[in-house]
Amino acid sequence: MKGEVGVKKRAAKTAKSFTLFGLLCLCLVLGLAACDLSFGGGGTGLTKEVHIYENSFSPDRLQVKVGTIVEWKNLNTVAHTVTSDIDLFDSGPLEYTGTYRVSFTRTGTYGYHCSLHPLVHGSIVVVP
Ligand SMILES: [Cu+2]
Repeated sequence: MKGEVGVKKRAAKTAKSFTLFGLLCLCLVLGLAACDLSFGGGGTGLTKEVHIYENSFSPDRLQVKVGTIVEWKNLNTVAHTVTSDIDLFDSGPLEYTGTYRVSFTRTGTYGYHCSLHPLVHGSIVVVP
């Protein structure tokens, strides 16, 4: 009897772990969802990071080559968004350590801001 109780306990623990694992996967999938400004053409496979820190994007102006994936990471405990000035992409609220990616496959200057703090803005300059 004692043994049976032990087995049941273990089974319950495993089920709990699976639930946690499922939640983690869901967060990961949501967190890694990338917006693709793709209009054909291959990528460089490069990823450049922009940090959101102390109410600013750092660097606030980033030049990248066509095909680069830019990943924003919020290092503020306050939520921020990465929102295109002309509605090309929008991360929605990013919590602390939340990330958002956009693949830039077309040259141009892409201005963006935080929709929660409109004074916080930056730009990505995509060159050939
Ligand atoms: Cu903000």
